[in-house]
Amino acid sequence: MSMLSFEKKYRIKGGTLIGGDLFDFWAGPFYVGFFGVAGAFFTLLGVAMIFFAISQGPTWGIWAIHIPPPDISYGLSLAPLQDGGLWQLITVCATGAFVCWALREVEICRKLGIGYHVPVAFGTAIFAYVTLVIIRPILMGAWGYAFPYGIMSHLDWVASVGYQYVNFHYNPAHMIAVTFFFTTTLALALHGGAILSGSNPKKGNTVRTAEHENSFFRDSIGYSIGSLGIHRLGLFLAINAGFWSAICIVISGPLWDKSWPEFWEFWRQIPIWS
Ligand code: 07D
Ligand code: 07D
Ligand code: U10
Repeated sequence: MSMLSFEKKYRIKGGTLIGGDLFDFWAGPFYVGFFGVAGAFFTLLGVAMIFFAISQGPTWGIWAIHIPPPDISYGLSLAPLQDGGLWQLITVCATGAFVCWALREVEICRKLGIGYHVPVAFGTAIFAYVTLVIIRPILMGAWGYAFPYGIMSHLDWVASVGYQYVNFHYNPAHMIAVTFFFTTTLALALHGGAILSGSNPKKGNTVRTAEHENSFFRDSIGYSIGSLGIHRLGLFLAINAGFWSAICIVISGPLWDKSWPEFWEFWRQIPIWS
């Protein structure tokens, strides 16, 4: 554990966002902090409510768990616990826990004196989740438009919402998001491959430098983005994947309530084609 001497130097008080020294300590490998405790509170409460909801339902079968949001008829009001109210409380806890986790990441960054790139990236995932369960339901006027909490049942929701718009693949923001997801894995595969090929040589061979990595891409595609650049690109691609996902679902309903294939009619109607 050679990291430990380094960690000792940086494990000092300060850099917190709120609360001063309150909970400004470590428990084993984990930094605790105000947001660690607040996050633990939301997590424990949220998980307890998931278990309570399951205990009221027909099954403990892990795949069949289904905690749905309130019926559309409840609109944006609070529903009775058994009628979607538990889903509402779980959503509050989940959002609280995710936001606390991001803020705890921010405090760790501040302690280390590094940038906020990681919490910003996680923020995009939170944004996608909040778009699904809060922003879009509010724009559409009912919590019932959010997805249910259940391993298989949330897949049913994705399929059923997809088919409500006939063919979700025609959603232009979905296209952009999917392309960013695919490009992210391409970039990670190229980068992981390039690093391993140079810095983890066969026995007897020497470790190669960044210049070898640059040369590989210059020789093969005529340009190398460089060793810092590939990490900037990776972050950019991944953040955009999450961001355009949020966009693709928030425009489905609030902005466009017809089928997505119909959206492209505008293209066929451009006079230039006729
Ligand atoms: C590998 C990091 C580890 C995280 C893991 C997830 C729980 C849930 C809760 C039983 C990459 C831990 C899971 C804590 C248990 C209860 C009540 C991250 C890694 C291993 N989904 N989804 C999965 C979530 C949505 C979709 C798997 C969460 C949207 C499709 C897992 C959310 C839409 C498929 C899961 C969420 C959607 C999945 C693997 C929140 C659009 C699959 C996830 C909070 C985004 C795949 C059975 C994974 C699968 C899958 C969790 C939201 C679509 C159960 C927590 C509504 C199409 N989702 N999902 O590896 O096998 O992520 O499903 O927003 O095919 Mg999902
Ligand atoms: C929401 C997860 C947030 C997670 C958080 C953290 C814990 C802690 C603890 C492990 C956003 C959770 C952490 C719980 C765990 C421990 C210790 C991530 C979220 C905050 N689609 N589609 C997408 C593709 C089709 C449809 C996004 C592909 C069909 C709908 C992505 C295909 C129809 C929605 C995507 C395809 C359809 C989507 C998902 C192919 C169905 C959405 C990624 C090849 C018939 C969703 C914001 C995402 C969306 C979404 C990809 C097909 C419908 C771009 C590749 C045609 C209704 N689809 N899709 O959003 O945009 O991640 O959500 O066919 O709502 Mg799609
Ligand atoms: C990267 C990299 C790089 C590296 C890397 C990595 C990216 C440059 C140098 C990292 C990558 C990897 C390691 C690869 C693998 C990773 C993935 C595939 C991503 C997915 C990851 C997972 C699936 C693992 C998930 C695990 C998690 C999230 C940890 C779980 C831990 C907890 C839940 C504890 C969290 C701690 C908290 C909240 C604060 C401290 C709390 C505790 C210690 C618990 C005790 C609680 C308290 C002390 C507080 C008291 C609580 C109170 C008062 C509340 C009470 C409330 C009640 C209701 C009772 O680029 O190269 O290498 O490695």
